[in-house]
Amino acid sequence: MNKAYIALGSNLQEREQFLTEAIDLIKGHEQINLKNTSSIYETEPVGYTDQNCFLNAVIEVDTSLEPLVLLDYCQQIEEELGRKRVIKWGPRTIDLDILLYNQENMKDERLTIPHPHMHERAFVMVPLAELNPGIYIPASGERAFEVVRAFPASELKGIKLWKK
Ligand code: PH2
Ligand code: MG
Ligand code: MG
Repeated sequence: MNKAYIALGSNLQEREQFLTEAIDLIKGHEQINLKNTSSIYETEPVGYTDQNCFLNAVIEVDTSLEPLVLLDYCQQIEEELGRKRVIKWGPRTIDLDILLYNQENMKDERLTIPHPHMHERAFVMVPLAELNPGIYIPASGERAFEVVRAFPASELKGIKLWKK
């Protein structure tokens, strides 16, 4: 069995419902076992800033799926929930990003694990540190709670607890 962490984000329409539906579809897969779900956070948009606030969360799963098959399933969920790829980093009904898969490193055209920017993004690191503060983040050389502690206050201010 493999352990993976997946980040979820939505900033269009019924944001919370998209997160819930995505989590239900994850749960519905025979070869994925949902172990834990972080709180939901409302977060200011990063990158392309002229868009709505996001709801973000992170889930922990056990799975017998290989990384690229897990990615296929995440993309299938994105499609099912009506995601349209219009602008890079732009508005989306649902985004599912694989963050970590065991402590493995892989670099493929379609997928880089660990997610190469995860340690720079408070909207990913805050919910991840809630689930597993001690988990080691390879690209930063630190544990999740240390990465969060090092974010400037101005960045953490953009991350608000939405719902436990
Ligand atoms: N996702 C992006 C770009 N910017 N900002 C926030 N707050 N949350 C996101 O999930 C997010 C973002 C691209 O995937
Ligand atoms: Mg993303
Ligand atoms: Mg994505």
